[in-house]
Amino acid sequence: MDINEIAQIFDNAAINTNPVKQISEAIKFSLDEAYAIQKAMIDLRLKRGERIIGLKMGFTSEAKMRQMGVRDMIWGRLTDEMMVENGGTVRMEKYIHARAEPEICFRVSQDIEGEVLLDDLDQYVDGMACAIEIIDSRFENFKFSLEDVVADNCSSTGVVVGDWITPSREIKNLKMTLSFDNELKAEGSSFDILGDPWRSLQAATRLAYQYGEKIKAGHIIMAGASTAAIFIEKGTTVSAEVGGIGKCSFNVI
Ligand code: OOG
Ligand code: MG
Repeated sequence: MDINEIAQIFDNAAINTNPVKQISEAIKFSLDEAYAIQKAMIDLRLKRGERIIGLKMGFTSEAKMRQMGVRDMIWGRLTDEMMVENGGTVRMEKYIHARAEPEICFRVSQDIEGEVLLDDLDQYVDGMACAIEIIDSRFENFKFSLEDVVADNCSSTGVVVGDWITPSREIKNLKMTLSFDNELKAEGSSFDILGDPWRSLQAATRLAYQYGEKIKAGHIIMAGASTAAIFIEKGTTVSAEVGGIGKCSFNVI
């Protein structure tokens, strides 16, 4: 199997908004190979001038695992090209079949060199915010195995981040909602993210270290969705709210 060839298939699928069949149906590959494909795909983006801005965690909640039929936590890389301004606008044509999900985002204050213990994490974080992740799997019908989705950079496509607030350790039980034109589409609790979203950040430090990826000052870490993701629709305003943290939104045209 040629890792670079597969990376190119995903990159083309994203650029041409043309989904591909599950790679794992045609060739078997390991989780480590899947992360190598992800890295090769991100390298193509970095060669075009994009820059890593942080990481995202995926399948940190039961709701997400159930929706997508997988059982393990995953992580992907975020680049500056994925940032959507809070209150900004995206064009539906940019996507294959995008979905949105409500999340919590952490901002890293100093470089992280290894795995950080849960209790020490606040030394490395200077902000937290309500966020929306836009996911747009490069696979037909969002159908993938764990290895497939990891290779596809965990469906990462867009990130909207609300205003930063001072981090709090007590975010275990916050209401998280996703609405389209103020109509409620999904509702969950921050408790659904590993019992405490800080645990997701802890896992990010462990996995980044394990795979040799550096988490740097200024990076953002998305903790993963607490609810199932919902297909976005043209002509709507998509908003998320996390009780006690804030809100954010974007418009789809
Ligand atoms: C994979 C991405 C999972 C999350 O927050 O759990 C994820 C997908 O559902 O396509 O971003
Ligand atoms: Mg997500």
